Formats: sequence, C-alpha cells, structure tokens
Amino acid sequence: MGPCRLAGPPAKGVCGASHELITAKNLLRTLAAGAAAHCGQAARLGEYLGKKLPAAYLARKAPAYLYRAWRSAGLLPAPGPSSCFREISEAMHASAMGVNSDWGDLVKWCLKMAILDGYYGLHAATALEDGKFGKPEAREGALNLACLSARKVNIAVHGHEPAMVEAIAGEARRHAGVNLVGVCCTGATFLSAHGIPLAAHFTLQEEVIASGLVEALVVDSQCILPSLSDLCECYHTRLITTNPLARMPGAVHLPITDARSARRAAKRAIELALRNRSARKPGYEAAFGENRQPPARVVIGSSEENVDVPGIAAKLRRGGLKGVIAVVGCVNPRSEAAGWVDAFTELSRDYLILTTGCMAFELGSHGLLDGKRALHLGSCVNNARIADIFGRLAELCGRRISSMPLLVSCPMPITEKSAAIGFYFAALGCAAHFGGPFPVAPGTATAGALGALLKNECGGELLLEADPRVFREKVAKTLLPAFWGRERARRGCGRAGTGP
Ligand code: BF8
Repeated sequence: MGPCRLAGPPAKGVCGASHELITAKNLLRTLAAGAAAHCGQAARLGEYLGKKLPAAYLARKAPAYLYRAWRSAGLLPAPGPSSCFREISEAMHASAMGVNSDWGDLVKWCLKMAILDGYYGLHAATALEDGKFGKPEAREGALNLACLSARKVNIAVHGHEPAMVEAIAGEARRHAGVNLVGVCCTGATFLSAHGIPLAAHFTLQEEVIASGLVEALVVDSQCILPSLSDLCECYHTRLITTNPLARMPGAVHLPITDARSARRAAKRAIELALRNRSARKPGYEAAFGENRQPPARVVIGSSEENVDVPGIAAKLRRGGLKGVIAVVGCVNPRSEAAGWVDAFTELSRDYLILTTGCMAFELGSHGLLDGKRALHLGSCVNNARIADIFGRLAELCGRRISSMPLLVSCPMPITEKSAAIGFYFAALGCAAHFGGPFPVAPGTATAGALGALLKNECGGELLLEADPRVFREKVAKTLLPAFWGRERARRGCGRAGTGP
C-alpha cells in the first residue's frame, strides 16, 4: 500500500479512500505547508524584533461581516497568533493516514488554513516589517540580470526575510566597491525599501550564479533552489546560509537570530565576497559586457498608504475603470509566461493591475510596471497590502468585497505559499484564479465543494483556467462585468446600479 495515487473517480484506493478524499487531503497539506511558511516567517521576524501581535489580531483586522460569516461556518482558526502553529499541526494530523476521512470536512479545513495564512502569515509579517522598517515609498528602480556589475564585487541576496536584507544593506553602504542585488521576494523588499536592484525572480535564480560574476550568494529561507549548492561549486560563488532551518550542503552558515548576529553575518558575508573577487574568471566579464542589455526601469514601492484608493473607488463608480486585478505568485517554467504577460497587458487597458512576488518581476521586465497600468506592492507576504486595498475599496463603494469587481490571479503557481495566498483572497470574497498546474483539478467534486463553500459562506469564487487567452476573454467579457450586473440585480445592497 501507499503512497496514495489518484486512479480517478469512482475508483477508490486499497484503503477505501475516494478520489475526493485524496484530493482534499493533498490540498489541505499544500495549504498547511504554505501557511506554515508564511506564519513561520512572521513568527521569526516577531522574535527577531521582540514584538508580539495582540491576541485579537484576526478579529480586529478582518472585515466584521466576514469574521461573523467565517465563525458561523466553522472556518475560523482558534484566536491568538501563536495558535496558528497548533492549527497547522492539527491540519497535518487530520490529513494523516486514517484520521479524518470526511472529505467535506477536510475542504473546510482548507479554508481555515487559507484564513490563518492571510492574518497570521501575510498581514502579520507585513505589519511587523512596516513597524520596524517603515512603509515603502514609491520610487524608480531597475530590474533584471543587467543589474550585476562587471566592475564591482557582486553580492546577491535571496530569500524572504527582511532582517537579513536590512543588515546587509546597512553594511554594504560602507563599501563603495560592492554591488548588492536582490533575488525573489527578498529582492522585492530590497527594491522597495532601498532602491537596490532586483536581479532575478525564482526561475532566473540559477542564471545569477551562471553569470560568473557573483562573489557571494546570501540566502535565508523559501524558494531557494537546492541546485544552487551544486551550481556555486561549478562557479566561484560563495554560498552563505543564514536561517538555521534552511541549511544547504557546501554553504558557510552564519545564523541570524537577532540584530547583533545579523550585523555579524552581514559583515562576514561582505568580507568573504571581497576576498573572493580574485577567484572570478575574466572571461565572464567580457561575455557579460557583450551580451548586456540595459536593465528594465520600473516604478516600485506602492503600498496601501500611497496608492490613491479613494481615486480608484471613484473611477470604479464612474465606470472609468472596469475593475482591479491582483496578479500574484510564481512564474513557472512549465508555463508559457509570455501568454500571461500579453493577457495582463491587454487587460491593463481597462483594469488596474496590482502585483507582487515573481509575477511583479515578470510584468516589470516587460515594461508594465510604469506606476500607472501596474503597481508593484512588494513581496508575497505583502499581498496583505492588496487585501487592505480591496477591503478599503469595498468600504468606499459601500459594498462587500464579493460584490466588487476584484480578481486575484495566480497564473503560474509553483509553491504551497501561492496556493494559500489565492485561497485567502477567495475566502475574502474575491474571484480567485489559478492557472496550471492547478492546486485542485477543475471539474472534480472537490473543486465543486470548495467552490460551493466559498460562494455560500464567503461570496468568493474559484476560477481554474490554464489558457491565458481563454482567461482574458472570461475576465473581460463575463467575470468582472458580471459583478456589476449581479450587484444591479441584487438592488438595495450598497450603491446598486452605479457600475459601468
Ligand atoms: O514568496 S512568487 S516562487 S519567491 S512563492 Fe517563491 Fe512563488 Fe516567487 Fe516569494 Ni512567492
């Protein structure tokens, strides 16, 4: 027996597990892993800063009508930020072999994980980050591999934890010959907080090393390819790990637990990089010089504070804007990114795009992050900023989130974290789109049950569509305009009939 395989309905496993049970368990484990990563990130930052969130954090932060709806549907996690780890552990227990075999109940657990991820992961990490480092400011920045420098000592910083970013950025200011670049979400944080260039997203992280120009790669946790260990051995790059949970073979380990150890690690990482400069092979510099294209210029650093939310609400009411689309999550090498970029470029004529994570990099490298059509809101935990903007837009329009033309699209998901983010927005009442590979297969009973639960209890919906052209047509012709029509039909709720 085992591991569980999906033979397709109506077949059952030898243990009697149905297709629905196996898919619900797998989805729950995916969402629990995503929530564990975001909540772990927030908890680690809280420990680093010596800060705790209030026990009633979720109750205070969530829209009151949703909080009541989630509570009556049994979707609310236990109160208190520290309870999230118990809930995640219970979700793993419930989905272990031979524990909970009521797949309808496991589907509820899935939404509980998504809600917990939103508040004790995304919102908590963003609030702690902002409390310590301040809100980002809108500014111009540069992005892609051209941000590396053939003349300077290059240090790439990769991962998700702002403590490490902050320490290295502070220390690097003392060394004029050091060029710092960011990778993945750390890169997004770097870019918005310090204007330091973003060299690569997840899919391009190996290219950073393969440039042959990087003296040190400093990583913390999440989305760091295990292949980087081997790759650093093939080039001269020193690999440095800083999170005790995320060790890598062949790396120098400089654990960061507090401000002191962060400063120490930053200093040592820079020393190692400076010393390693002589090991760089000159051929790479010449190749870089010949092939280098100018970096993409982007506008970054948008936040719930500096985005003109009342102005957007007014445009939505007047019909000058058809809706707002949040483009979030990963860029998957299995998918054709160009098709998605085309779809969002087309949609940006009628819809405002808010974007984070690796998708923000992808849109930026195609010229969309001009501060008008698409706004960069930061790293993946900073999707909390988008949730805040959505909530505020709904308030200003006198509606619920579910009756606003708001969509979240995660077109090329890879990680468990991106699945958790999408489902959190669905639990808020948004339409949540996933492209392939889907976290749950379309047309299955499990997807149907999730869709029904979302619709009935939260007002949200799930859109599973892997073809960018079909997606674009669905959004433009039916999905978001339908919000206004539905609202008109409902009458009496908010300002019915004011949409386009
Ligand atoms: O958290 S978008 S590949 S980098 S999971 Fe990872 Fe996906 Fe990129 Fe940041 Ni987010």
